[in-house]
Amino acid sequence: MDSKLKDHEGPLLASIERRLFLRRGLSLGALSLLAGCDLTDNDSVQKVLTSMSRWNDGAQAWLFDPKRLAPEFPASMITNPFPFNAYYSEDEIRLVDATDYKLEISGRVKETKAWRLPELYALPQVSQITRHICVEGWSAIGKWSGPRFSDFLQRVGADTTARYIGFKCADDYYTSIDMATALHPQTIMAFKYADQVLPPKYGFPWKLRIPTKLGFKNPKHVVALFVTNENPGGYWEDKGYNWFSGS
Ligand SMILES: Nc1nc2c(c(=O)[nH]1)N[C@H]1C(S)=C(S)[C@@H](COP(=O)(O)O)O[C@H]1N2
Ligand SMILES: [Mo]
Repeated sequence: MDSKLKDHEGPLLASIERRLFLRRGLSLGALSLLAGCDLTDNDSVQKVLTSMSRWNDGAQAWLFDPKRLAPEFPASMITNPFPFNAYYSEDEIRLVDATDYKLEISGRVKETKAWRLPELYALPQVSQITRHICVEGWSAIGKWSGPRFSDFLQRVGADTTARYIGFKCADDYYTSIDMATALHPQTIMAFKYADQVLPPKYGFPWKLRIPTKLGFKNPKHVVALFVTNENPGGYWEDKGYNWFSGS
């Protein structure tokens, strides 16, 4: 079955399988039997992958412990220089204008007023030194600072019983996360990298920093967010990357 997986799906599914097997005695092999499919052609492989990927989102959310913290590191372990990554190269980095910037809020929230940067900067901030892990096979440790996303959600009167938060970015990137991750204490609106205003390459004016999720679930240059019960998908998620992609 592995030989038919796309490059990026192999290791990810393998690690999910390992986790499910260790914790719940399940395996992808058992799942394909349950799905009643002999996986002899690409079409059926694709169908099972799609259904497993959906099943895994639910299973992973169920396994996710909202109180378990991602490891934090001493300043001496920070990766220098911290890598840049996006679906385009460094010479195409989006430049967001600070004075024009507005963060749009919509969906299941009481206050849909847009936020300007000075208002956002006035929120109480926390810092973290955590590891960013990219599915492309690299990881790096960095320091980010900004308000807890849960504080912000509370201020805008978000319906925290809703299932998802969707994000739209200045560069056409988009992604979405589950509510438990949105409310996790280490999920922050990062306005700073290494104690300086977040530079354009790392997502000015802010990125959602989520150390419990893979890099592609950490949207940079966020310009709009919405609270919803419909899964909004994402740029890589819609191309087949596992939606939950977290621990
Ligand atoms: N807006 C936007 N956010 C994005 C991306 C992107 O292309 N555009 N790429 C994602 C991926 S795959 C990674 S690994 C990280 C890279 O963040 P960095 O440049 O701070 O290392 O941003 C994520 N968020
Ligand atoms: Mo990534």
